[in-house]
Amino acid sequence: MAYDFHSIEQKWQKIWEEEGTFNVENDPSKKKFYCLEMFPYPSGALHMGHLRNYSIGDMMARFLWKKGYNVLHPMGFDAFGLPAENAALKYGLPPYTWTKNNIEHMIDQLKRMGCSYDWRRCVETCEPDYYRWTQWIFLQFFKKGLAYRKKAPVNWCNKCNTVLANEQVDSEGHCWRCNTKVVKKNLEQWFFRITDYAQELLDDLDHLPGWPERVRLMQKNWIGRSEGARLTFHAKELDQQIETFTTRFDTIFGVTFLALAPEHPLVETIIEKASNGSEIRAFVDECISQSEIDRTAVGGEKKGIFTGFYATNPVTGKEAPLWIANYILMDYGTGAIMGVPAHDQRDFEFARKYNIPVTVVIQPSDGEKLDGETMKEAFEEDGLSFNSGEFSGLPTQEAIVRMLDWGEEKKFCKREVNFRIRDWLISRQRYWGAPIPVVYCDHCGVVPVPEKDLPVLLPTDLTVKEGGQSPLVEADEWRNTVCPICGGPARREVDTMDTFICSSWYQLRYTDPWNDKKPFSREAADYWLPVDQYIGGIEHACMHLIYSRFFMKVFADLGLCTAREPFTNLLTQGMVIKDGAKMSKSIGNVVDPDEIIKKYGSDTARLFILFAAPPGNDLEWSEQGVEGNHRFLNRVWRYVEENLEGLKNASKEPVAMESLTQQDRRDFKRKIHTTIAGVTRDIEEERQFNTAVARLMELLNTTSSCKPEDAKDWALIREGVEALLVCLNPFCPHISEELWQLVGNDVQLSMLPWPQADPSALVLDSVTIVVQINGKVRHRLDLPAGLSKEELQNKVMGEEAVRSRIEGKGVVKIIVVPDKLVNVVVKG
Ligand code: ANZ
Ligand code: ZN
Repeated sequence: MAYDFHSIEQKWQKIWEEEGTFNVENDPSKKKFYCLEMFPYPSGALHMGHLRNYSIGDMMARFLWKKGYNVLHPMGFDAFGLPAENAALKYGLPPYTWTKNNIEHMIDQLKRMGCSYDWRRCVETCEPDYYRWTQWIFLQFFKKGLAYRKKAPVNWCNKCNTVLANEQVDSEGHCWRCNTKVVKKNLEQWFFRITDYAQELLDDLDHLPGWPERVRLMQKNWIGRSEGARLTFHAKELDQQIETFTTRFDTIFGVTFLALAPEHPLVETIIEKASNGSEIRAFVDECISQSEIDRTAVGGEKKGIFTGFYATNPVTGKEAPLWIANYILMDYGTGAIMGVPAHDQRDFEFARKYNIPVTVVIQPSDGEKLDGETMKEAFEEDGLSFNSGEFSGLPTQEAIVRMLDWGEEKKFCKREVNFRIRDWLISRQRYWGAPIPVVYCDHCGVVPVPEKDLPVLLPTDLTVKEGGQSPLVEADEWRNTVCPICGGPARREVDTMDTFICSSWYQLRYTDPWNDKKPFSREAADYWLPVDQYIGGIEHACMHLIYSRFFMKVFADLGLCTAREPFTNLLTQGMVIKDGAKMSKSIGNVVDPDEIIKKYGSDTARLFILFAAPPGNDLEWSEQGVEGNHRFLNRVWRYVEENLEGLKNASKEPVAMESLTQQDRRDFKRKIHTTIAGVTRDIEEERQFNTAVARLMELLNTTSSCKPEDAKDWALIREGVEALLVCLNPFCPHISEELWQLVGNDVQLSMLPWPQADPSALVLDSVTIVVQINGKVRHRLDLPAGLSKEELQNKVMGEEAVRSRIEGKGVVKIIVVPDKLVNVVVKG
């Protein structure tokens, strides 16, 4: 009998499916564990990144079943999105058909991986029974004033032919999906008011110790809270007040100019009144066409134009020239700044370019004094206030507080907090998404579709056309409707929702997927949420992982559930690398999971992935590594097969530690139980699945080197083999089940509790430690074997007899040889 992984894997997959082994009920009497992996976009086939994500998740879920939890481990598909439209063009298949075919194939692949999902709970976001509730959620947001329309300069991708949210533009200004440079367009769009939750989203990051520090920091920076002040400058000739936002009110005595964003509303008035109006107009048009990244980058070219007007510094009474500058953004703060070139690098670059004076108002607390005429860069650090009236000499942090108190009292300024995060732009000019459930009526304006009329069905029979315009725009039959308020003619919204909305709440739908009255019941949500373990890619740190946190908070405020955070523990898996680069189609270094599973079986594929690297690290793909893991499974198989008679006939009762006579038998028993303890710790506490596998490999070595002499030995070997199979089960569920059955068990291994290490087997024997003082043997102590160097040293130095001998003499050093000797070297 060879290790026939094909038929073994099929056999067990069939049994799990038929018996519904991993189906789970909402049963509040049981302690729950919600183990969730980010659901895939149904692109057609799983890639190695999926295989990794789902191998980790499945290992954890199976482990937690064994630990006695009621485990929710669901899977579904993030099924709306642009690739379906592109595929429709390429293959002439309607997006719906293409998507459904892909889902079918991917489910098949996931089943062949042996994943323990409750498939009854599978959700597909493109199905009306799902997006109906996505639309319902939109309506709740709308009712609460959290969904609104406004005209704004928005990110536009020419390739995807749609707008994008800020989160979906990368740090270099490219589209998250197709990497095209994003441009700005002034359009009327739908937004979700995520900024209402900015403070809570920030504060609650401190209560997520189960998240990687890196992700929390990325979100913190993305939310970008700034404490500062708003202060008003008066522009006499323009007869206007100019509001500015500054985080450094302590530099007010160093203001040498003011600058407005090119989009600032005052710019029109200035153009009218200025002598160089047309020149200003040309400058402003040029800036607006520039990308935000180019405009604001430190070191990027600062450009500006002087308006000819001045504004008065409310504190000093001095007149500051009023400029318009490309690096000032309209959608941050007030869109106007007080320029302090001595202490802000961008202002400094600007001032040097246009010969604007640089006035130092903070001096370094030590070292050379700064001179505005000669300094080479802005001094942005803390120091001592300088030439700042009564505040001169104060250290920066104190100056900030004292000057703000004073400024507020004198009504020069008002403290203000600003966030970098912007409201979430959620409308997309695309076909393959959930229709936004509103209609436009000439008479009543924007009218939400009544809940009872949901879902607003997305027609699935439209033809996607070259050139990018959504076919919904011309689908008159669909688009023309009646107004729910006045009954007059109305037109449907043709924009669809950002697919990140679909994925912001799927973790809730899994808890109650059959509900046709609500998106989910509060009981189901409160039993399962928050997700105990979430697993997915770091690329979602500032997209999906912010959006879904926002949704939970709104849901809690709407009374839909109690939890305000969706994911208690987050594991961001590393990338899969091959030949030094991330595996990707564009590089052409992909390995198809299907082929690996065909050639070696899914148990080998899973084992390799979990063994080759800790889950958070990048994983270097290596066919040799895969072969090595395959050989290991073959060895396990052969060992059991060759010793089947002995194993089958052996007693199933664990052998008691006390009854074991020889040292090597006691050592073997100890190996079994330290393996169990170690694997448990690796999985549960450290999430180091690779070392867990290494322990199992060692256990096989020890087991196979054990030569049985009597019946008791066979019982012990059986104990070793069974420990190996139970611990291997979450990693390689098929082969372990099969061998478990082979040695004569009739209960399924998947159903069996996780083993507990026998404490009596863990206690180490004692050894005699020689204690030397300056190399001379002075004592012999019986101490437990296996102490670490530090433990051993502490034990020896704690002995009264040793202490009295070295009293009053300085200890020079202590030499420790574990399990053998401690030599204390003393002076005199
Ligand atoms: C005077 C000043 C002096 C500033 C100084 C900084 C240093 P954060 O920390 O990111 O919130 N600023 C304000 N609004 C802006 C806008 N719309 N576009 C570009 N820059 C803007 O940054 C706040 C600082 O960025 C503000 O404080 C302002 O410059 C600038 F020594 O005011 B500061
Ligand atoms: Zn109407």
